[in-house]
Amino acid sequence: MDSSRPALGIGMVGYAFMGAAHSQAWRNAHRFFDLPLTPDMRVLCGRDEGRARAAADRLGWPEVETDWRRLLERDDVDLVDVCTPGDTHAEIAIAALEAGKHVLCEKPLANTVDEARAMAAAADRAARDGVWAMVGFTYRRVPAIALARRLVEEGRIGTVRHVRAQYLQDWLADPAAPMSWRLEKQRAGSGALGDIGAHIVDLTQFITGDRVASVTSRLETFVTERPWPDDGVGGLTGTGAAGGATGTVTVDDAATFLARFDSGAMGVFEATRYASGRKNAIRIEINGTDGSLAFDFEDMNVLHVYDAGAPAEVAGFTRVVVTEPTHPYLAAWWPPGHGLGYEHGFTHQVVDLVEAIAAGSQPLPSFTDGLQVQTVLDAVVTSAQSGRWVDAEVPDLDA
Ligand code: SOE
Repeated sequence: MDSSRPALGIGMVGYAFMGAAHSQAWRNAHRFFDLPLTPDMRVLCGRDEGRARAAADRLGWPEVETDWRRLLERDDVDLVDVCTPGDTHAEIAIAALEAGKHVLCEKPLANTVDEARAMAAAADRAARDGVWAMVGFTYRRVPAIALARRLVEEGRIGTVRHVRAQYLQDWLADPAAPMSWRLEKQRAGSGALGDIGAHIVDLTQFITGDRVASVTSRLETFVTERPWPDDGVGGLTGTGAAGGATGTVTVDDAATFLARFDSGAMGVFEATRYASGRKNAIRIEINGTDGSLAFDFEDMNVLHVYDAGAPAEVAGFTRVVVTEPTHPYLAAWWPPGHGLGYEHGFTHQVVDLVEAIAAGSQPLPSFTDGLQVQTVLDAVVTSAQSGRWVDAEVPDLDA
């Protein structure tokens, strides 16, 4: 730890996939970026002491608590990082903010609009005392995505007409793939829609600076019964226990929706865990009056840029390799040309969060931004039920 900068004490709740991704970010951010505050990983919280202890040893946390409320009582914890399933986000985040702790909360912000609204209201109150909350839509911090936003902001592709976004995974394509909390509505809120569809709603709004105003959608559940794995937890890999207990899938496996943005731009969205062969393909293409941008996370250090003003004989999509020091976040890393990976988005998220806290400014995306995405997800669900176009509510915390 750099002792020349004040410490920011971190307490984290949860230690599975996201807990591991966040831990590496807390460990590394200040080793590569010149941060105004030095994150100090103080305590990891998990209900099962043995498992939490093992995770803490592996991930670099010196202490363990088994009740998240203990984190709020500790003076050495300045920020609570919520890496638990969605059904606990609201309770932990609101209590932490009320206890004067900054909060980083995994996405989607909550399981329902009501929970998300309560969280955004709590964040709003806390902000008046300089206590900040941020939701972890981490892909905003992939350098090629941040570059795409910069190019749209600079007017490089003109007025946006079309937004095409897919988030394709295949970890459920096998009907024998195991059950997990991600497939239970009560714990996860929704399926592919909230888990990965939320990312592409956030990303397309982030890149375009626009808002999804209305949607018409379909949701589908292809496999309704799956085997629980031996550990009873389940993740994105492995198989269920042969002859063991099965669980009922109560969420969507796939979501497709058309959208109209505030500006009048048209959007086409697809989120699925059944796209065989597509592992983590976040594909976004934006067409504007003066050019286009295209991105695929499976080639995450690249942004394809089309300039409609280029002479016809040389016009075409340029494959921009986003590894230069002038690109967002890159100067802190490796010599030019050396790429980054999945985990760097989480590191950049910590960098932006710590800088905002030190500056006394709202880190983005805020809980109100998280609530706004939640209203879009809610509109998608309502539309799938009614078969009609549904407007997404504009968040109003005073309502
Ligand atoms: C599972 O689909 C998942 O882990 C998401 O929950 C994450 O947000 C995404 O980064 C990778 O896939």
